[in-house]
Amino acid sequence: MRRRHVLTLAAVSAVVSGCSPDKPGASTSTGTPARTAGEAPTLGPGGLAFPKGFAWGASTSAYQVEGAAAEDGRGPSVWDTFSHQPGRTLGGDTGDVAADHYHRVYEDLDLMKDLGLKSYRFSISWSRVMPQGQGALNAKGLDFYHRLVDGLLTRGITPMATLFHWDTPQALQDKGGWEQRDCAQWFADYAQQMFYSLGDKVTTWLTLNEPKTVVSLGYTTGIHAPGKKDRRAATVAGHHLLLAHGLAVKAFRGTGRKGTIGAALNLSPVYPVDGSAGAAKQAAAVDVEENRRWLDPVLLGKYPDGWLAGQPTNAPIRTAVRDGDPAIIGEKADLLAVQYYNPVFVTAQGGRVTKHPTTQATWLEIYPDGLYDLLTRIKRDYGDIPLTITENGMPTTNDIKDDDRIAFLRDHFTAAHKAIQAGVRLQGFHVWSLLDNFEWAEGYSQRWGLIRVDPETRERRRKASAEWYRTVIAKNGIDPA
Ligand code: IFM
Repeated sequence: MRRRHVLTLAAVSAVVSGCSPDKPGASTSTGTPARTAGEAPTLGPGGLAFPKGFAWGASTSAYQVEGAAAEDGRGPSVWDTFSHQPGRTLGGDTGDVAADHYHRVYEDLDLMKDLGLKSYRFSISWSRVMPQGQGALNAKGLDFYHRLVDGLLTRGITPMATLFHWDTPQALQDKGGWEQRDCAQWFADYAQQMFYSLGDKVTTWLTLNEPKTVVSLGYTTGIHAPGKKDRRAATVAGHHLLLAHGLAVKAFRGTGRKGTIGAALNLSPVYPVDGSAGAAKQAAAVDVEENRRWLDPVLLGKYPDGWLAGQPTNAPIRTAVRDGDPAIIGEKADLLAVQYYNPVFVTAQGGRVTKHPTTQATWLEIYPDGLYDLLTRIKRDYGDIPLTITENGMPTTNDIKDDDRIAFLRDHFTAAHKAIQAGVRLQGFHVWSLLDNFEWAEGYSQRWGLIRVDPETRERRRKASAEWYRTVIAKNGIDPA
């Protein structure tokens, strides 16, 4: 049974409306009790202190928040195409407007500053900066990211840019997308342009977000863009995504830009549901698909033993993986971005069962200990690479008074703290998500934000979790519940 937390919500969420000019210090009203400058709040007895400089952050992605889908020369992505097809998303929702972040960027920057964020992880819309996916850059699109990054730096927030969060330019999808080997090079060329364009200000780069999700939902079940249901194509697309990661890391080194780069992988600790040998064997097989198939190439430069040989004899993946590819994928990264939501429990028959409470997103089984297990396992099996958590959070139907999200975050921060105590080099924790946003096939029905975004007016309003998170950041730690 999960521990329930009693919460004292001191601050009442404030409504924040309108755009503020980008003047440092022109923050919107907060409702925060004033503190004397320089006075650091302290943790109470039994509190958990995080290391100095710990990068408390929040995450978003371009298609989920930006909107302005057809403005300033942006080209369409597969998600524009897909979400406009009848029946693809709940209620026919699209990202046309999303959280309108494109137009409200300064308001959002002020909200981030007010939270005290140390780091903000966003993604660049490939087709906004390069409408055809290749060739000419769109200056107006690029300007948006300059405004965003400048606004972050002005506010003392470190930008962390993801180069691909699922929004493949439609022009490239028309040429075969990730099923084409060329797509890996197209991505690396785009990445190189971003390193040259923004790399004097952005020093932390993430190549791909959750390639596993692209493969499983975009190419296997087809419930995400581009909506394919083809296992053979899915495996090939997965390889080309990984190749794209490796080529982008190489391109980064080639530019001579200073900074760090790595991939953002969604990983799930896998457990046998009981002590039987059958369950242990099945769990090991599931672990390969959930974790090792992504971690081994990126961190060890090889697919797990037997993974390729275990593919059907005539499967196209067998020829898609060429000599030298694993070494390219394994190009030394500087960090690994970990996205943790749920564990997987496996039966002796290879089935999956849920053992803990879930959330509105029924796949999200709440198991904070899984985060500890995952982080310590990465250190044990892959070495001491710096880690940062780039996604963790939950949706809830509780609107402003989202006490369940606070309990969720508290438990996961506690697990992260335990991992740090165990020697894991965890450098930051980015909550998913800063804003309520477009949750892909679920449209706007699931609200994952610390900040409420009104579905009609897009007015922002801080939730209780935002107020709570601000205190965590200010104290660089968590007080006991
Ligand atoms: O909203 C998504 C995000 O785009 C990728 N990781 C999981 C989140 C919640 O489903």
